[in-house]
Amino acid sequence: TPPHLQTYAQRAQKHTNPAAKLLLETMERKQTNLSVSVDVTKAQEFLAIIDAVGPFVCLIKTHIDIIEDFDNSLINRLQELSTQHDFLIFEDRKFADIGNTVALQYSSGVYKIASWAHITNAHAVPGPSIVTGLASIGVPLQRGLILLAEMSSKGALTTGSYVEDAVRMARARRDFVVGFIAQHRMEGIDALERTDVADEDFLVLAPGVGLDSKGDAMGQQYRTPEEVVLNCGCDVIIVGRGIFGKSGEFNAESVQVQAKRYQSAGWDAYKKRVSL
Ligand code: S5P
Repeated sequence: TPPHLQTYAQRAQKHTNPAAKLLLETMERKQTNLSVSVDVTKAQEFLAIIDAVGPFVCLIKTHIDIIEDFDNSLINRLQELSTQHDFLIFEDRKFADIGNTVALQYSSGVYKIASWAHITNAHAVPGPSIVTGLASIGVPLQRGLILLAEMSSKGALTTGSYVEDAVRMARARRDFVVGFIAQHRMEGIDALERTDVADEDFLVLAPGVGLDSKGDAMGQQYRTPEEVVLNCGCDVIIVGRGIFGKSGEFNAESVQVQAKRYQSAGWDAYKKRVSL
């Protein structure tokens, strides 16, 4: 049975990467495949949104470098919320440099991402050396890496052989690469006829998810949770503005209503997919 037709619980049992295992267990325990992308610029609003959506998500996605009033106490608070509400943290850093540079960017600087983010992501464009560099920091800390195989924006260059090569790069480092940012489960991820990949299980995380809008004015494109999870075989839906609205306009009640709405849409689509 290919991974997307198995339950998250079945997949959690077999997964060998600690971060992916924890994520799949969390999804099953909380019955949610929702990740909220908290793209706001003030620490207080950032934490308020996370506190509000915490009960409904498996994963909080951050862009830590857009926070204007960042300091280390923010990371402590984020980690407390992660424990309190039982979710993992995904820093959407989109690394894209040579191995040596990304190892420094991942471990050091102001943010020290590797010390708090269970999962981060990278573009495949530099080739396998980017994975080698990030793995030198992330593997000892039991982290997981997501490769950007396909982007959601209009006119993205992530097509054809680029996508296939991203899958090859992931296969070469299955101890660390746990999945893809993509728009669908790609042909060949589940190539079960090949015995060397029969036990592989890549998670597909899909951004560009919205129930009320088809896109924004800057090329973002949205599909519904049902299209993404049921029709396209993705495992986690990533939702930003569909849940929190506009940066600077936090309203706890409406954020929770939307989070619950996306949680049930995502979970219903998953149940249909695995015939539960
Ligand atoms: O292809 C992509 C990859 C990512 S990680 N398209 C995306 O939109 N993202 C991120 O997902 C993007 O950086 C943003 O943080 C989030 C989508 O936000 P929304 O408000 O459009 O739902």
